[in-house]
Amino acid sequence: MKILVTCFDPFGGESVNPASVVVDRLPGEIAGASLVKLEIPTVFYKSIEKTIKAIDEEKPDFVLSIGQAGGRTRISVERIGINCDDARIPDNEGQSPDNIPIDKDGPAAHFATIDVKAVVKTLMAHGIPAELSNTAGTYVCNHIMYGVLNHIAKNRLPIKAGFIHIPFISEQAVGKANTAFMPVEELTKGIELAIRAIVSPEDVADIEVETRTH
Ligand code: PCA
Repeated sequence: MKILVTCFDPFGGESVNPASVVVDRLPGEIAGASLVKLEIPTVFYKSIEKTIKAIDEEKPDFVLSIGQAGGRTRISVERIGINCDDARIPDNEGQSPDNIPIDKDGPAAHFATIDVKAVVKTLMAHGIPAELSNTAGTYVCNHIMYGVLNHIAKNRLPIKAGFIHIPFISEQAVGKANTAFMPVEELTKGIELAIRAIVSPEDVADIEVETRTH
């Protein structure tokens, strides 16, 4: 079994992206699945192209993309990617799409095909703050989530995919008052557990945790 794990480069004036820091710390194998790690640019379309190239070369069983959601208080497992680019700040190449479809012929949205509830339950059962999120936003993270799921659906590939947003890490919160963060060690443990649940969701099917918080 193989899982492609993507993360982004820093954006929006940050000097690190917690997703890259965490992915760097992950072992090469989790629960019998080998990890292929890939940093992609925080750039509309280029991020999808680079990920699709890796999918074609590596033929993974799963694709998990990870990105920073500054301000969120916990690990957010995304349920859905929508067919819309609407950037509040320019991407790393200065593009600011304004309410543009990602694929003009594509469906309005794609649900994650990983077992999102198994991931949230696993994290909560291990005492790691986590939530199921119903929006990945309309910036490059939603773009990659929709783009990867759309590519898999269009080409009927036997690959499950999903997206996880993570908060700032401690070092990013130093100069920001009243801003949520999680220690990198806890985030790394959380993503490792998430990958375990993604590659073998049957192992966590019987965990009794209420994931509906809203
Ligand atoms: N987070 C951004 C894009 C890159 C990243 O790490 C987002 O939430 O869209």
